[in-house]
Amino acid sequence: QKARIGVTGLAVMGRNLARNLARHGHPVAVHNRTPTRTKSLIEEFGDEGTFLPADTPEQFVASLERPRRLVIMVKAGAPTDAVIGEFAPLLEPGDMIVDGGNANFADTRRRESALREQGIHFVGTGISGGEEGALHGPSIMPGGSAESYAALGPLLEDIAAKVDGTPCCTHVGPDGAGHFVKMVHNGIEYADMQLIAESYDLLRHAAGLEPAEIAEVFRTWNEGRLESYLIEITAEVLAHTDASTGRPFVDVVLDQAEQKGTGRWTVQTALDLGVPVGGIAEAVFARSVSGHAALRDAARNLPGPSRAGGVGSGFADAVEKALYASKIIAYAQGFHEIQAGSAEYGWNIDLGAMATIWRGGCIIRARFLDRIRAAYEADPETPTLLTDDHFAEAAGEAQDAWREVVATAARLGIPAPGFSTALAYYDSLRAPRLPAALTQGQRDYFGAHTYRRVDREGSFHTLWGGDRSEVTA
Ligand code: NBP
Repeated sequence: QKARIGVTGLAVMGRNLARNLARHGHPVAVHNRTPTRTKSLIEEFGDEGTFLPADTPEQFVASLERPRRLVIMVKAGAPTDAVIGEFAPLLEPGDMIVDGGNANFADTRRRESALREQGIHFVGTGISGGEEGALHGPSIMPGGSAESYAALGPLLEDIAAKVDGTPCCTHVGPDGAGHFVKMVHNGIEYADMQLIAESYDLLRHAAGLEPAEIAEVFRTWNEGRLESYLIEITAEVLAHTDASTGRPFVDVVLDQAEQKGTGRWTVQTALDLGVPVGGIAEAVFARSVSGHAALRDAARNLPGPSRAGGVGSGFADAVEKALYASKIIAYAQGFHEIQAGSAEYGWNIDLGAMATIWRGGCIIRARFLDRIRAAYEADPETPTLLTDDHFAEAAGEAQDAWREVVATAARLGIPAPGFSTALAYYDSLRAPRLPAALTQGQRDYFGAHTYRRVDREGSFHTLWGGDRSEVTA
């Protein structure tokens, strides 16, 4: 018997993806550099379906039906190149290599192009949902050729999460499109998490609530428009008590958040594309600030308010509104980045379809994404989600509360970079005039960078060092 698909790299993600395939009745070849992982998978879960274990790459490749479908689930970066280098020479034209790791989309573009020369389809695929998702149904974002999707799509859609019967998997677009979208997904995830963290901080210090009480607030929010996996787990984490000290778990965890790189890539890429993603950037920077222990120690005694108290009874509702409005901004920025990447690389990404496949399986899964799907359905070419009826109305309705929360944070000395930047972005977009006019004037003064006028076509320069008359540039 031959395997329909094979997975090499059997750490948490690969092992669970292979089990998911087997559980759906697809015979799956399994291989890992260190064979003990393969052995333990078969020993522990061999009865869940048909596994074809292989000790060597040659054995692995020989056990696959043609055209071969080979999934790589190893550490992103050099290990992925090493594994491709090992397997590509054993493959034939028409075969498919799926990279399910968190690769940088630029690496995926490079690999796709090199393997295309050999006639091999390289399918950079974003997979979200962590190890549980991999086992029970992740959100899957495959890039690569349309031809490869015809052969792989049905298998991937079969093991993906389903929402209302629709699989959380679709062909994103050519070459690096899948990994690009996964990258932005993770960037949005950073922003979502940061906004939740700021909400917690405000409720804790401004409103003086205890973690268990805040858990209840999040539970309530999870029954409304904020319903999402991240809000749900926030309540769980906040309600948890540390067994060894009896203190709230959140109080015994060192307050330094780590990161693996996809959030940073989202921001770096946005800078390259010229897309303002302040919400995502502030989330990345907030983790960065938290990790600078020496800097924080040195600055701990700087003067400022004590963070405590002085808010009214409706404060939790105000924070809910600020959170929802700021979340809209973060998603609008992330989708803007996908739109810009799609245009830059000619991917023709269907933005509504991305919202659709993020509704289930992935970390940012939420009721909210149905709204985004609907917004793009109503107007696929919209320059921003913010002008969609629902989102514009929600932002409008949140106004007073949103501003009150940002002002309260500033007044009490509680850092709220996510809320603040979201509001600043909102106000920047709606401003009839921006002070960018002054910036451009300064640029013309010191560097003769020229400016355009509101009342005439063309580029102009003022002779600042001379008689200050205006010349056409
Ligand atoms: P890891 O990222 O921890 O990678 C471990 C795997 O890579 C092992 O199978 C290891 O083989 C293999 N490997 C390495 Br390291 N170097 C290799 C090399 N030179 N040649 C062959 N194999 C090599 O595993 P993971 O946490 O399961 O994640 C897999 C991928 O999925 C990553 O790209 C990750 O970013 C992505 N991802 C992870 C999650 C998550 O929640 N963990 C979610 C979404 C995506 P060995 O056993 O022989 O050492």
